[in-house]
Amino acid sequence: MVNDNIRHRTVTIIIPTYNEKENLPLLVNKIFNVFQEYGLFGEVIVVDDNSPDGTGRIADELSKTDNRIKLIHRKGKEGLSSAVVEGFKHADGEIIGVMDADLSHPPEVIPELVWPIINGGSEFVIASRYLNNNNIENWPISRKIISRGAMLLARPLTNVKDSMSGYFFFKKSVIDGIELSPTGYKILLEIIVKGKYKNIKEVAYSFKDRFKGKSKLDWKEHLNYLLLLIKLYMFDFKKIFYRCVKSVLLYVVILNGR
Ligand SMILES: Nc1nc2c(ncn2[C@@H]2O[C@H](COP(=O)(O)OP(=O)(O)OP(=O)(O)O)[C@@H](O)[C@H]2O)c(=O)[nH]1
Ligand SMILES: [Mg+2]
Repeated sequence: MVNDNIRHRTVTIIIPTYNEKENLPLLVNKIFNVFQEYGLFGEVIVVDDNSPDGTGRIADELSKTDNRIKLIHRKGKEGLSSAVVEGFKHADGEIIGVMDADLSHPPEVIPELVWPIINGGSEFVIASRYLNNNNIENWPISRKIISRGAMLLARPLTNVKDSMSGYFFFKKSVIDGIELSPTGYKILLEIIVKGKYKNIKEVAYSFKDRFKGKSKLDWKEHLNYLLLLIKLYMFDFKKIFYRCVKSVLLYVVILNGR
């Protein structure tokens, strides 16, 4: 439930774009309508990788008419996760969100994602396609299998049901001081593994197929995902290893003290 306390909070929504000229203006408009309806304050940061279809130019024009839109232009296609991390560096909001530009992520869900962070229920809220049943419209069976398989591989790292989601919000403190080394598409998984938070909440929503344009997901991104998994498994193993060494040292000190 969303109530009046949602007002006067500052939210930054990061939107990575590559060839999204038909989707971006619609999405930004819908986001600001939601902001207005729920009394949210904030900004949108578009991170464009010099899209050949001119998305960057369209974003420039949008930002001239609304100073809540910030733009980051990068020289060329450097990847979704690194675009999102670039956006984090420029975020002024106390709450940060990430959304795809293609209208697969319905902006109407934003209040439900922001509200638990505001009321202290959770510092990290993920819009989940897999919370109840399968909430994905129009995906071919092959894509569903790949998505489920990717999630299974991440299971030892997290219990989150939709750790592959591209739609999530968190308190800025979750990423304060942590080093993200983004590889590929799955920035959420890296934040889940490395971030600072007590609990994660998942909110069910219905994922829609992209509104216009083509997917940028290709075989290279699947390879990047495997590389990311290796890195994150190593990251966690290191933590476990250091924990064991600390416990052994503590034990030795206690024994010597007797
Ligand atoms: N800046 C930047 N944005 C990217 C890049 N690759 C993808 N994106 C954006 O990231 C978001 C997700 O990419 P999509 O192509 O929609 O990937 P997907 O949602 O897995 O696949 P479809 O929805 O089927 O197209 C979209 O807003 C893209 O425009 C990139 O290299 N750089
Ligand atoms: Mg998409």
